[in-house]
Amino acid sequence: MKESITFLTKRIENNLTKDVINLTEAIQDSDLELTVGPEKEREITLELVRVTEAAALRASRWMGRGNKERADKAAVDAMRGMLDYVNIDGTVVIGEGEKDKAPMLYIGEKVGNRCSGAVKVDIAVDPLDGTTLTAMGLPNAISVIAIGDKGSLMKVPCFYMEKLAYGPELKGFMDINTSISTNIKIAAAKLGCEIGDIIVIILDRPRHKKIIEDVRKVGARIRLISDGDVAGVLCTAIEDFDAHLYAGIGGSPEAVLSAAGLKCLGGEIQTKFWIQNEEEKRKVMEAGYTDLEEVFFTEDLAKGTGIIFSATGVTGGYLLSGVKYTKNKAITHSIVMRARTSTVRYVKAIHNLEKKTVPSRDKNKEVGIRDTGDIS
Ligand code: VTB
Repeated sequence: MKESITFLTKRIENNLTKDVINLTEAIQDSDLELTVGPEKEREITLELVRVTEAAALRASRWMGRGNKERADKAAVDAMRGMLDYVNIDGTVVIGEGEKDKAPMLYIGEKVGNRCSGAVKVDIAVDPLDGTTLTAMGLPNAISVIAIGDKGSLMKVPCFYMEKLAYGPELKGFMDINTSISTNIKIAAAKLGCEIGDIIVIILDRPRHKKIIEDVRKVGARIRLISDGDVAGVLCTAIEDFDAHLYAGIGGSPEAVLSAAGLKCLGGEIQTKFWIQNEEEKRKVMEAGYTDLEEVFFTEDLAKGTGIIFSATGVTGGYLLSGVKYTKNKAITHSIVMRARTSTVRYVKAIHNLEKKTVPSRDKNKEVGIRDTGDIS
């Protein structure tokens, strides 16, 4: 009893601290329009496909060319440029990332056409999740964006998070604080299959040695991925794909993006901070998180119903086919979804290379898709 009261008091204290921080931010930005609303969401949703398509098209020209920086730069440049056309007043809250030390689409950058009447939104981006995958021509690189009402996307104050993700049928039954073998056994029982049928997606990293061993020991199967955990996480909630759980430590920005996508798909992610050093610990505490063991669910990472998500395949993989070129066309495959309605759209687009251009923010003009030499 005493323990429960202490636990509850701690949770209330934590939430109060976070509320104060959120409220302070809201007061500082007091002319906020608080929700995007269904009408504008519909409009923005299809615009977002064009944003990830542009990034994927430009990044795809760098596939297998051994230069991940150029691939990423092309994606960022196209995404920034295409966002200029979208009728939003956006603030990047999950940016290209401190972890990869990227200079553009940084946290706090304002994006969108920002015309009067443009709705204020928060934006999470990963113009190219899988820069190395693209540079090496390996599967699963995608371009990703998520948009939500102000304050809806969690600003995670550390680089990495521990993650456990799964599809709708396992919602409410998994526990990140329990061993992977127990989770697998429960998953098999809930899904009505054998343990040997279960597939866990895990990033191939030395830090995952133990979890990989544990999955193998219990008799389940594994898909190791070298990068691109947004696609990996989302696959667990896609009906026609053979993966049931995602487990392990990956990037925090990717966790928020995954949560936005899973929210639309009805799946779930549980996360915890994975703190590397004292400096990160300090940042986390300063951001108001006093319980370092706190578990954040989908709803904590991507709050409310005003979440929109779009991703386009770059190299082709589990989630989406990659960009394909013919004589004068480029074909892209995207997934675009809204949390409010849970509509999941797969958009196949055929781009006429003789007519179509995509924006370059660097050059401040439209460039041809095949023009890979367009940015230095
Ligand atoms: C993952 C993956 C990314 O970072 O989040 C991974 O989805 C985790 O970080 O594509 P480490 O590579 O440091 O393990 C990426 O690989 C790239 O940011």
